[in-house]
Amino acid sequence: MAIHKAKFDKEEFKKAVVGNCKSLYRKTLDEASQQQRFQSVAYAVKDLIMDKWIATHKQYDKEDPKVVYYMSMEFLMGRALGNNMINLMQYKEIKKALEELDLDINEIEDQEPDPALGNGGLGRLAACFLDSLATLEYPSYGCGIRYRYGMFKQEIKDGYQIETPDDWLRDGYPFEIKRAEYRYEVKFGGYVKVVKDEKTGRDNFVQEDYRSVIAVPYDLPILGYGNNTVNSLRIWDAEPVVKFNLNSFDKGDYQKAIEEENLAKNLVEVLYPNDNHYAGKELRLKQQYFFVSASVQRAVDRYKNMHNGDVSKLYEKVTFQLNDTHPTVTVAELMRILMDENGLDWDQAWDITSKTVAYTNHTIMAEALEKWPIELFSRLLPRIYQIVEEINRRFVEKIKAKYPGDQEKIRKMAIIYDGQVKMAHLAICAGYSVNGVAKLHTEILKKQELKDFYEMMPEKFNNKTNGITQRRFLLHGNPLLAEWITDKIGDGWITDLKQIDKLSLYVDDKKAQQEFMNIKYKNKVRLAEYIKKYNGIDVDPNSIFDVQVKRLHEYKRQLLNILHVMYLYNKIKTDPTFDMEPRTFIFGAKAAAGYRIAKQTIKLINNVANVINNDASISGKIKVVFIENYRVSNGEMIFAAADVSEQISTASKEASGTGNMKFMLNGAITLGTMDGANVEIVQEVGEENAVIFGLSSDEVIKYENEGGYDPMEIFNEDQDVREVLMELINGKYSDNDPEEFRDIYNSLLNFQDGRRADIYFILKDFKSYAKAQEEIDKRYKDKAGWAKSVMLNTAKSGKFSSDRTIEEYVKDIWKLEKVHVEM
Ligand code: 26W
Repeated sequence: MAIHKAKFDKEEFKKAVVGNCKSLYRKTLDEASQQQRFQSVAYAVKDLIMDKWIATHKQYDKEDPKVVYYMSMEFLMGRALGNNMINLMQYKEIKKALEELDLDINEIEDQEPDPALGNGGLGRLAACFLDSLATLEYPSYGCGIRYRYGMFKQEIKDGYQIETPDDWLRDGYPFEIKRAEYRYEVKFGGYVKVVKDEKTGRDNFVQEDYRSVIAVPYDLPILGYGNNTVNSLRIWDAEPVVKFNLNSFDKGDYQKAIEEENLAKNLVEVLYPNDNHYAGKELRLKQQYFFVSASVQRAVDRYKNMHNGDVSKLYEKVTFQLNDTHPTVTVAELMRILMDENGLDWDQAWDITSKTVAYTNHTIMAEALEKWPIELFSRLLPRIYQIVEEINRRFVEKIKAKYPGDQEKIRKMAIIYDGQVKMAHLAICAGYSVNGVAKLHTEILKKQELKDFYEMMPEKFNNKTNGITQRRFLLHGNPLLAEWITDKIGDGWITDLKQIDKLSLYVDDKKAQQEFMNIKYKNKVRLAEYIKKYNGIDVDPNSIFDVQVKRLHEYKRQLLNILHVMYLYNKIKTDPTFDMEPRTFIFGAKAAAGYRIAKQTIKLINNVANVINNDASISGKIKVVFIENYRVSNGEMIFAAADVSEQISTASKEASGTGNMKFMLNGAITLGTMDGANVEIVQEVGEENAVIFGLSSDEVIKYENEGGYDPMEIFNEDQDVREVLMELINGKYSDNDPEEFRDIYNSLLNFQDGRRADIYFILKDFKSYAKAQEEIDKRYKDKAGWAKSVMLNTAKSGKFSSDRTIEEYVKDIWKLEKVHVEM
């Protein structure tokens, strides 16, 4: 790839910063607050972007390439300022300019709120994909929602998680631009009237008596690295109709106007903080239809403008990728627009739609499946429901034709069944591609979860193993290592991560090992300072940094980790001569606000931390830290500082994982189960450079099919496990309320709420996990062996760039061509 580096005029840039401060705040830089300085700098950086952004879209209009619309309820972007400076290839130049203005670049970057419009893996993947698409020069739009409040801010008070609103727009977000000219009306409720067209005899479907909102897009620039491509993330805000159209008042329909005002206000108010858990809230379906309808209307309009109003070949230039089932109403909305607004008949519309929509599955967790009650769905989206019914009717006919007399198939595959609309079934039936996000995950989809669909339409199924962007998670997040790598092998890895394999040449080189470990040490010092500042805990950068950061969920098994810490602590206490490398166990995780066991687990981790960190008798052999408010920005620092990457989900449950890749890239050893992309990580780096434990996914699935296993056997036989479990309910870690962790205890041992005990096989895997932890200790003692191993992790991470993932999507699913932007 030809890397393009624009000229940078330092004096001009400095002038812009000073000028921005003046015009935005009527202040000189020295009078301005840190936030105001950040804004002044951000606007100056935005200026450097604008010409490229304009040029990119001019080029797209001229070449009329095929475009992918990445439809996602979530985009977990993380901070933009640093990333934009990096992708402009002007980080160092800007840093210098700021120094001359007496500004510290780190402090300035630290002022930016993380745009946290996502929960976890699925949202962050979307953000990595946008970065790769722009860097690889593929025309694309991210389409999503401009939530007024993103993922909540987590505070830990007295060991408990407290959620506070994430007011990311409070000071204004400098990188967004409002595109008021692209507003669209989105209609909810009412009923559908059939009107016969006198001339054609055709039935026209008209929605009557509806409420509506106006969708107004805001665009965020997505910069390619080292090129002139600037794509857009388009997020939609909702405004009431009355603001620009007083019709309702004219008719005296005051009530309707107020309702629309409220609808608009509530619609985009907040991101649902549930990860992998479907709650069936009406407002969520409204959010889904809202951003989907606006995005599809815009995409079709844009296409029509470029093709003389003829929509018949839409699929040649447009593809919608559905990021899980959340945007699946895209299918029916596109059908509606093609039929009701463009006069196509069903078959024409279906032919286009089924060549235009593709679906990615991100989880097999049953509780994540979106199933909307018919009553709700049809009341909120009457016309859309009619269309889904007709899709279902035709699909059921097909099933009947293929499997005559087989009621079971219909029960399992119908889109509408049992009073519910099943969004995954709709996405699979209508989409031309269905993909999983790691090899193992796709195999499980084909053999288990979506078996019937796979048998009926095997050609749709394919795998796209996830990836991450090395620009954010190495170049920006770990500047010391990035520079060292570039020194050794050149900077080709930045846009071609496969090249990082050239580091393999250095893994036995003593000097290189020392340099690598020295960088790791410095990154650990950086994290230790952060922990001291925000947690008040002293941690030793010479200890092993053993890290588990991800959403809190039972299947991810943070509980297994902390139970093992409790077990280790007992071991040290009973045998003070017990020899182990000092270890710092670091956790970071948000729990969905209503997820009781998850919140209890956070409290448990904090209470265990409190007891252990204050026990002088173990002379600092173990420390436990819970990092508050884990998010993209502190994540970058955490990955850089980790020695051990905890990827310990119950096998078969983690579709892929992407944190695992970020740790690997930054030189950490995976301690994990054979789940998700861990399997492929081990394949790349070699078994001897990872530590694997626990049941395999086949074993887990086998137990599940047999109705589970009996944890009481382990409880009765294993004294160490029993001791740790008793400590959950004897007040050792909760002296003012011994019952505090009763639910956790019960979840492991007792059948309750119709749920078997220990469905995530924590006790079953415990011994194997403890042994794996001993293995980590043993390997760390061999300094050279460890250094070699972590270097190999970095060297073998080439496969896990999202650039590779995107190239696969492009080749197998999207069929895009690159558009090169000259300037
Ligand atoms: C309806 C509620 C809900 C919300 C979010 C259901 C499901 C989700 C997401 C699909 C959960 C999620 O983020 N899944 C994660 O996706 C990542 C990207 O593919 C994977 O790496 C993770 O393994 C998977 O858990």
